[in-house]
Amino acid sequence: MGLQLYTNKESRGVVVEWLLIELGIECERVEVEYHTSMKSPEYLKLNPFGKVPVLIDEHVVIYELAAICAYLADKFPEKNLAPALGDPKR
Ligand SMILES: N[C@@H](CCC(=O)N[C@@H](CS)C(=O)NCC(=O)O)C(=O)O
Repeated sequence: MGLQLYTNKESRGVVVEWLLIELGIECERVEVEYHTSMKSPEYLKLNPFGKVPVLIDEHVVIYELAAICAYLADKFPEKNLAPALGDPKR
């Protein structure tokens, strides 16, 4: 199973979509609606704040835009989007 992005087209989730394009990475996109599916019990298990975006990578669930961007940059170091872990520039 690959990456899954829970997002809404009118949200900051578009930043993750842009980053995925920059990385050239395939990701299943799951549209979540404000006020309804975003607040469902199933979705609140992914993000207890009931917000988008959420990225799922196998058993890893990440919410918070900055955390998702950092995670993706670290997952694909060959794309050089962030200094390596341990690099003082980081
Ligand atoms: N600090 C969070 C904020 C996420 C957030 O506020 N997302 C908005 C869309 S841009 C949202 O899902 N709002 C739904 C709500 O508050 O009910 C992040 O950076 O990911």
